[in-house]
Amino acid sequence: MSVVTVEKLESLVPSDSKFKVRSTSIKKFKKEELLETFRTMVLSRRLDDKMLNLLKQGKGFFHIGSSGHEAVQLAAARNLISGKDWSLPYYRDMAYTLGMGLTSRQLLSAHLSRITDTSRGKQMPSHFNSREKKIVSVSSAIGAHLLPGLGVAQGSSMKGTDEAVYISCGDGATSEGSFFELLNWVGRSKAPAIIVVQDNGYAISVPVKDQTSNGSISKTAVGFENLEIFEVDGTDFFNSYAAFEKAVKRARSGDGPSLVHSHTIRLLPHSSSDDQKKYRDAGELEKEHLYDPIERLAQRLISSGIAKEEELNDIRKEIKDQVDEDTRWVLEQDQPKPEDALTYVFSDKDPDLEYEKSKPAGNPIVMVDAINHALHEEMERDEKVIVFGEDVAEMKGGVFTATKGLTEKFGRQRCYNSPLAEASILGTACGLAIQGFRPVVEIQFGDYIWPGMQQLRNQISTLRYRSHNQYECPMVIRVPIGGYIHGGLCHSQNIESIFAHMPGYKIAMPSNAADAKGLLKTAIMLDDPVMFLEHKGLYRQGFSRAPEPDADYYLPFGKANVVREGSDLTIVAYGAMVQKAVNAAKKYASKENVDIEVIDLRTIVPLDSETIINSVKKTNRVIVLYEDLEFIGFGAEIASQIADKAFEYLDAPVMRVAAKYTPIPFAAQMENFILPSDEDVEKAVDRLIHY
Ligand SMILES: Cc1ncc(C[n+]2csc(CCOP(=O)(O)OP(=O)(O)O)c2C)c(N)n1
Ligand SMILES: [Mg+2]
Repeated sequence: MSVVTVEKLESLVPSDSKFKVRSTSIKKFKKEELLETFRTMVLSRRLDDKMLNLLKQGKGFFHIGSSGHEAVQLAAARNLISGKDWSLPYYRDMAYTLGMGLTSRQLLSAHLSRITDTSRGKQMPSHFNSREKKIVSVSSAIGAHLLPGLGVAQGSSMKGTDEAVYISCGDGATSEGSFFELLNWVGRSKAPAIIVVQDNGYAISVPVKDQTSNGSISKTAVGFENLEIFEVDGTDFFNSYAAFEKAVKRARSGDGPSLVHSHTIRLLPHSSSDDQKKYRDAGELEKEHLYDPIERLAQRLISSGIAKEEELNDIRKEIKDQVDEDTRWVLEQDQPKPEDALTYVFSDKDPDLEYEKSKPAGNPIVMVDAINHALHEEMERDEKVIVFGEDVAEMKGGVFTATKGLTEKFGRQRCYNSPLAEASILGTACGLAIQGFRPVVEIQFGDYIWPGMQQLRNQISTLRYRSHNQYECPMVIRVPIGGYIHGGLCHSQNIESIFAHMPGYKIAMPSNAADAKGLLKTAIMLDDPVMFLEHKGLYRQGFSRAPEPDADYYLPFGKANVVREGSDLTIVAYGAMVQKAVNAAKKYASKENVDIEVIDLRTIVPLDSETIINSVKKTNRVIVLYEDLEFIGFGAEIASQIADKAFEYLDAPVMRVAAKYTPIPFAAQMENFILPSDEDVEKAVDRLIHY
């Protein structure tokens, strides 16, 4: 390959950059350190080549390479401490993760989906994952790890450690909203984060100039509080090293975060599914090869008299043999069993709790106070429990007062306001959970959970599964939901069906104060993320008041409550609908001597199907009553299970009473018309008993 001598190469950093860094002198390094760095770069490159070969042979399915990014990645790894510092890398970080101690056998195991893969074949290759090395399992979703990275960094400083947190992404990823949410919060909290943008000029085919304001993320990032910016030539190990030296020092001494904007090259197409000749011309590709970071380092080593060409060639040969040998070894390893696909959607351990130790017998309280008391008690019990969200702190204590008094009692470290950004709330909670905290976050209204969807879907719910149980995300997401409060389209939504559809969440939806307290206390003890859905209309409702349970009262998830036994008809309900079921039961008991059984599910996931089916077998008639849209609502699942498992016992069709297929309108008469009413339930009961 034709390589221009290093000295003559123009830096990839624009000449007018205000964030340039003077390169670390080669003299600062021991020969062994430099050869080790060279060796790891060559290993990473060789793995790219090998994986592409395996793919051609039909043994692998996908590859996304690091070729061209090796110098900046190794410069970062050489400044961080494996097993101490945290890493939230992205898929192009192979050289980095090798530098932090992952082995070529592990990476090849991921490429070939063997049981020796740290995610046991659940993830695509290059979705790095290691608890031991504190490398947090990569999600494919661009930018989804940035806010969890912030949470991990906040956790490091909250614990009083001097850990640094590496958070990396490509240039395209900087257009994601989460990148700017990260910049907004990271400096305010002075989190020890090192944000590394590996700017290879392209996001698949889209060039930076079409992607980024100013054509430069470092120019754009100016103005964020406490953020130090470095702009480096990422193909030059010594220039990149200098930035990380400074950034790591800042992180360890509590001075705050850094942004390392590193100009790199992408020597391969975006992935094995891409052909870059379609959008890059031959001249451009040829020029990039001049900057090959491995050749640049080799030249420096030779020209400064540190190593001879033969020595470097010996290393290349050794690495080739090692990769061949490791490939043979990995090909001999077993593939995961089909049933392994079912493992670790949830934790396989239950918390050590004695459920329903006492009957609720304290002073009657309303539901929002029961929730508030549960938070007070659990924060007292475990100092790892922290609460944050919008307006939750200080004197306000949340727009519904569920968090009142928490900052006063436990301090600003444990109950604080977040920026008005749901992805930030959820993403940092994920990072804090990774750090061992037990975040209980509030999303102000269910209707505003959607900005956090990326976190919810691609980060939080799948963390345990995709890391094959190396990471977990125990957190509680408290969400006020539901209608009947004249809240219009965006203060009334029901959201349980959406999240029940995402493997990984446990979901509670209490109908009264005592259950809310018992379920919330359990939710905080669970090792999985919990959606805790609180009906706003029940917060201060008379019929939801209940005697307060004791501080040691925990209710199990997955166990429905038979609120009222009956023999003629079953109504399955949850949340605010339980009262409507009870109203109907009372009315028909006196009116027509019809004996209605009412089941309150308490939790949606896990679902107590057994109690439902047993009840239907007894009563032979069933109404599934839920507030959300009838069409593809959660009740549709229940109705279907009944049809599957109790068909022979039914004397009438399975009926659903639920909302009409519209958003929720504001005007009272329209809202009442589309949401389920007592009359709707009565009509259904009439139809079933006379069927
Ligand atoms: C949220 C999201 N949108 C789209 C994609 C598909 N996708 C995968 S990689 C990629 C380009 C990323 O480019 P960049 O951030 O510059 O990183 P690079 O691959 O160049 O290192 C895209 C669009 C994705 N994985 N996630
Ligand atoms: Mg890119």
